[in-house]
This record gives sequence, structure tokens and C-alpha cells, in this order.
Amino acid sequence: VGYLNIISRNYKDNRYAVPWFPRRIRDLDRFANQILSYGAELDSDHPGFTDPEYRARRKYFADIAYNYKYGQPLPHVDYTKEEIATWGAVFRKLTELYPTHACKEHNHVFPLLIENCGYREDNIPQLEDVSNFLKDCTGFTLRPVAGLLSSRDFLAGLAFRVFHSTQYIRHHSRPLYTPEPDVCHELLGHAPLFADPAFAQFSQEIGLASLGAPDDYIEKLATCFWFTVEFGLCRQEGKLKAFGAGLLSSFGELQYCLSDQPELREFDPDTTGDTKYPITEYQPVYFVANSFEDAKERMIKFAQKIPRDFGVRYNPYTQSVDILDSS
Ligand code: NLE
Ligand code: FE2
Repeated sequence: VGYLNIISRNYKDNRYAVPWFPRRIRDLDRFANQILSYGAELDSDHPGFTDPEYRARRKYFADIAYNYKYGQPLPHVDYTKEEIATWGAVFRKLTELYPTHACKEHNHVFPLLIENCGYREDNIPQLEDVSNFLKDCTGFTLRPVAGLLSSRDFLAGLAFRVFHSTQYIRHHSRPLYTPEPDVCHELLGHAPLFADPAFAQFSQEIGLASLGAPDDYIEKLATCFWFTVEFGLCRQEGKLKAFGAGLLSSFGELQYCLSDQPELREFDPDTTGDTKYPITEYQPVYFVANSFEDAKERMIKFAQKIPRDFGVRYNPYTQSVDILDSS
């Protein structure tokens, strides 16, 4: 197909060019050295900024991820006593809230993670075990990530049912809320939902929609991701429940999001995708989805509006993206 010749990393120089995107799952290896900031670079307001031990640890984890290649087992990590204690505090508090605050899908999968992946107060599960579990459930797998990926790269992973995951843990001084993703957030928040077939499909649709999309649409898709996969609420049997990972990993925000303080709006990609949000404090606005199926249908409809000269289809046999010529 002719336009493939002009798929380019320098697409901004050529208004006819399509931004480069991964076509095979192995292509995700290219993202490792494109991170926007390395995991060990902490801002001066980070609780671990003046803690040399914590900083060294962050560097250790960033290096593991930086060197990871597709197909390798996810590196096993021996967590320190202090790290396990932090996990334990988060785990204990959150598991008190899940029965009443988490969506039914999360509550369905959580016991399976306890049974199969070593989810316990005194153990931080290994990414490898969780990735293998998810693979059996929905084909989702995890990849370690060394720092912040661009929205374009992060979303592209989802097209292949690959989720980029951190492996370090939050600083022990702030266990109940962190603006940064960490292993508590990934394993307690994200992993249970990626084991759900409808949720996995919904997530992959966002990823497929992002491939080769123009920058302004990447922004809208990343915002939809934020207000669903990260901070989504849903209504189940007349009650409001949390399914967003950022809520399910924060003892503070999980209670706040179901209180009468935040504003609630209906999830709709057209409006949700244009909503501004803060990243270092509780969300002032949450979007409510009817169901994962409904959210997926809305995402598919939205994706059809993205200006793109081609369609994409995931081929699970080859784990690659087929390009459909629509001209
Ligand atoms: N605020 C979440 C937590 O404390 O676990 C992390 C959000 C990451 C987007
Ligand atoms: Fe997240």
C-alpha cells in the first residue's frame, strides 16, 4: 500500500505522512528508549526525592525495564522488607473497601489473583505471574516500562493487548495516594480488570483507534483512557462502583470518588475526550459508564470519526496489525 512509504517518525515535517506505529508485537521494543523521562529522575516535590536509597532503587527498576525485550520472561524482583511493608499497608486498607466500592468484575477476579498469583498482604506479586495469568484470561500481557511513555506509544501497546507496567513501589511515606503509577497501582488497580473479557476488548479498541491517528486525536483518546481505565465509575444494580485503576489503588480517592463531593457525568467519548483533568490530586469530575460493552461500542463509533486513510484489524494469530485499505 502506497502510504506505508510515508509512515514516518518525522511525520510533522510532512502533512501527508502518517505517524509511525508498531505493526507487530515485537515492534513495541522500540519504545523502551523513547521514554519522556527516566524512572529514576524524581521531581523535587517527590516524597522520595531526598531518599538516596529510594532513588537507587528506582534506578534499578528503570534499568531492568530499559533492557527488556519482547519474549523474555518478566524479570523477577526480590522486594525489600520495607517495600513489602508498604505494599502490605496499601493491600490491607484497599481490600477492606473492595467489597463495597469496586465493580463486580474486580471483585470476581481478585480472589483468583490471590489463588494464582501470590496476592497477599506479605507478598508483592511478580509481574511475570500476573502477566501469565492475564494471558490465560484475555491474552493481555505486561511489559515493564522504564519511565513515562508518550500517550501515542502507551496507547499503541493496548492495540496488541500489551500493558506497560511499572515494577517499583511508591515511597513508604505516602502509601494511600500517589500521582505516579507504581506496582500497587498496576497490580491492584489494572490487573484485575484486564482479566475481564469485555474490559480487555474496550481497552484494545482505544489502542487500535490510536494507531496512526493525528496528535489531536491521540490527546482525546488518552483523555478517554484517563476517564475510564484510570478513573472510571460505572453503575451496577443501581449503585455507583469504581473500575478505574487510579481509584482502585488509592485508599483515599476510592472513598472520595463515591462520596457526594465530585461531579458525575455520563461517559461519552465526544465530550469526555475534551475534558481537562488534574494529575496530582483527586479528580473533581468522574465519568460514569453504563457497562464495558456500552463503553466499547461508543469507542468504536468515536474511532470512525478519526481522520485516517486506512482501517486497522488485529490479527491474534500473528499478533500483528493488518492494514485495511479503505480508499
Ligand atoms: N493515585 C493512584 C494511587 O495512589 O494509586 C495512582 C494513579 C496513577 C495514574
Ligand atoms: Fe494506570
